[in-house]
Amino acid sequence: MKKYEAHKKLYAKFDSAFNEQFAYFAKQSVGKAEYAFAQNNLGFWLTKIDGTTAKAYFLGLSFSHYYFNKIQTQPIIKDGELQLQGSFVRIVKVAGLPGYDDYSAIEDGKLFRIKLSDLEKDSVHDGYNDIFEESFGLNPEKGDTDSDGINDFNDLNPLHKSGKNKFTMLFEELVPKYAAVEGQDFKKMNYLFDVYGNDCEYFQMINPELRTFIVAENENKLPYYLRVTDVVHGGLSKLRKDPKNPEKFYIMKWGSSSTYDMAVEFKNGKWQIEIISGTVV
Ligand SMILES: [Ca+2]
Ligand SMILES: [Ca+2]
Ligand SMILES: [Ca+2]
Repeated sequence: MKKYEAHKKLYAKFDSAFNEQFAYFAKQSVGKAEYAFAQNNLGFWLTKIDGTTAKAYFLGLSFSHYYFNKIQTQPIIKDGELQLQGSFVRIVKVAGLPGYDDYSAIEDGKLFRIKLSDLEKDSVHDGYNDIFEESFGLNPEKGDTDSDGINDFNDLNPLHKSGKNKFTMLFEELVPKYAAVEGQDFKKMNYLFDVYGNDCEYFQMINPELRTFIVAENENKLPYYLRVTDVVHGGLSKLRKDPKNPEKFYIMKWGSSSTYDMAVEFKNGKWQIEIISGTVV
């Protein structure tokens, strides 16, 4: 517990500047600026606090291929570069045990170097670095990728224009709900996203509470980062119509450890959702 407290204290400034969106592994001051190497569900980041400005830069290096040492013995910022010690790895799926992936090192003891100027490049100054935008299918040359009038950095559904109809209501009920910890505001958590692969135009139109990327189901249409990195944690199937009742549909919801078949019916302006079968794997 002491170790945890000490770690929390060491990164308290970052936790507060970034609303507890990251786990941190190493930090360093360069002049007035402070840098910390960080990770969240999407991948690895370099976070930077300079005066009152806090920014996070996505590394675009998949945790499916790279492992970085939790303890960095050398400075992480040197000669205008981010330098990280780690290994090239391969994920070994453990058959029958989803979620229990193992890593096998292909090349150990590597030093990965990335120019800070490349990492920090944000062509249209919208708050997300170009590498992040390219990794998730945003347009690095445009501040508002989906042209809905909301800038990418403030858009909770940045790849699609949101709307409202009975099907978006259904999908908004079916996506996971998160409880904000006291003082947390999901809108201010600009680097934390859920990721779904879904081609249904109604699903794409949802107004999520937490930032959400709704990307193509077809692997070939995905940006490289999403093809090689397993960040999609669940999804929903297409709606199947009930042959008799036009207001009734069937849908399958899947996650990393379970699948559910559900019957959903729109009655008196509301969706009634019934789980008809489920398996926990
Ligand atoms: Ca940008
Ligand atoms: Ca937008
Ligand atoms: Ca949008």
